Amino acid sequence: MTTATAVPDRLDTKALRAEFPALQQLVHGRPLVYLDNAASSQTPRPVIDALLEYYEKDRSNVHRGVHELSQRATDKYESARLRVQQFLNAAEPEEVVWTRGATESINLVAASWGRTHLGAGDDVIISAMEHHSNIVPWQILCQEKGANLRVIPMNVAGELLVSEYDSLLSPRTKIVAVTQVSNALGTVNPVQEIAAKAHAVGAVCLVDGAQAAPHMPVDVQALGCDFFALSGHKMCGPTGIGALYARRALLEEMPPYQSGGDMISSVSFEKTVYNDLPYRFEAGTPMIAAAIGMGAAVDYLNRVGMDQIAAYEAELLAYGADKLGAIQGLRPIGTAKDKAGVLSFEVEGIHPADLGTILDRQGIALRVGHHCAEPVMQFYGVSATTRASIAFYNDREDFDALADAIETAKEIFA
Ligand code: C6P
Repeated sequence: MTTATAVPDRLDTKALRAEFPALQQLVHGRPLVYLDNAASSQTPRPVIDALLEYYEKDRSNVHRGVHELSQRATDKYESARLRVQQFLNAAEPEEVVWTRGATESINLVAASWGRTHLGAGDDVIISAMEHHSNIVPWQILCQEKGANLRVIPMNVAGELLVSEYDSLLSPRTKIVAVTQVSNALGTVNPVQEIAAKAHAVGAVCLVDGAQAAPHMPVDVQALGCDFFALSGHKMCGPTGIGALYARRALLEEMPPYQSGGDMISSVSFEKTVYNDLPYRFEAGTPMIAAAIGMGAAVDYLNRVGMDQIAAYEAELLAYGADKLGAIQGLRPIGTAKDKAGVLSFEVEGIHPADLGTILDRQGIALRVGHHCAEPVMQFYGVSATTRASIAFYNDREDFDALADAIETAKEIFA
């Protein structure tokens, strides 16, 4: 991370913020400082409008009706998929499967691809900084199949030890599943290199992009990954929607994950013929409104510009790291050279739960706890951290307010 003395106003954050109704409120009588974007970002007006329009005008089911409303809903639902395809630079829309979020995307791969490709004695490689959603599905799969879960270790800065990864790889490796950006530390991992090395031993690579997609341009073809998981609610979209990118060749040979409804082409009591891609993996009535809202969210992010977001946030994060780093007794947790979105820390003498409560009383929303990444906490020997996580609508004043509020908390606990 570079040290910034000033964050250039390449983004008009004041104007952007005005488009997010939830950011306009007072919390405990103070203007809201929202620094919990890694848990869930806020929703801009165009996304809310897209949801309203569906409910007020187009509300009906998709792929089922010949009537006007169903046609409109289906067009919007599929057009949202196209926008996600373009956002990720996937080769075709059939490679984008709607899910409820990154967790469901990873479970889909573990249950469908994993169950058919993994056998006793095979290896699944994950990393030391995974979210529980990219640990537990593989643990369950390995237990079921008699396979081994291997873990790429990290150093104290929170950077993966790529040379250790090299020594874990072998012809037994079937899948490597790693996060692009750690939700607990903010580390940006070299996933392009990790994917290439996985391929060199004949394995496939899943990238958990939940914390990457909101902060930087993503090009799944350039990354060379086989699967990419993301969550809509972390990128200005509605809750309950996400996507799985999967290479067509892999999807073609994967068995259904769930069954019924939209994943069917024809059914008799003797035989069921599955639908084409990607519907084969979208059983039942999907999250129609949320998918349409997700399309609007992608449009919104494109309008702001992912390159601009990445550049602006890099400098804002450096400002925040300097600001918090100047507080006596504050220990940053996760000091990787390449970081995005997240600053985790602990403050001497104050439990994160107490700190979070005091900050909340001052209108500052952030997350305290293990961040669903308990192995990361175990590595650092802490039960919890305090985590400030940014979006493009945050600015320097947010970190100034956070630093002042931490000083107030220190006085209370002095
Ligand atoms: N992390 C956080 O506060 P879902 O819940 O399916 O949308 O996303 C799961 C997930 C998967 N991978 C990573 C790297 C994540 O950060 C998350 C969600 C939130 O850090 C909620 S626990």
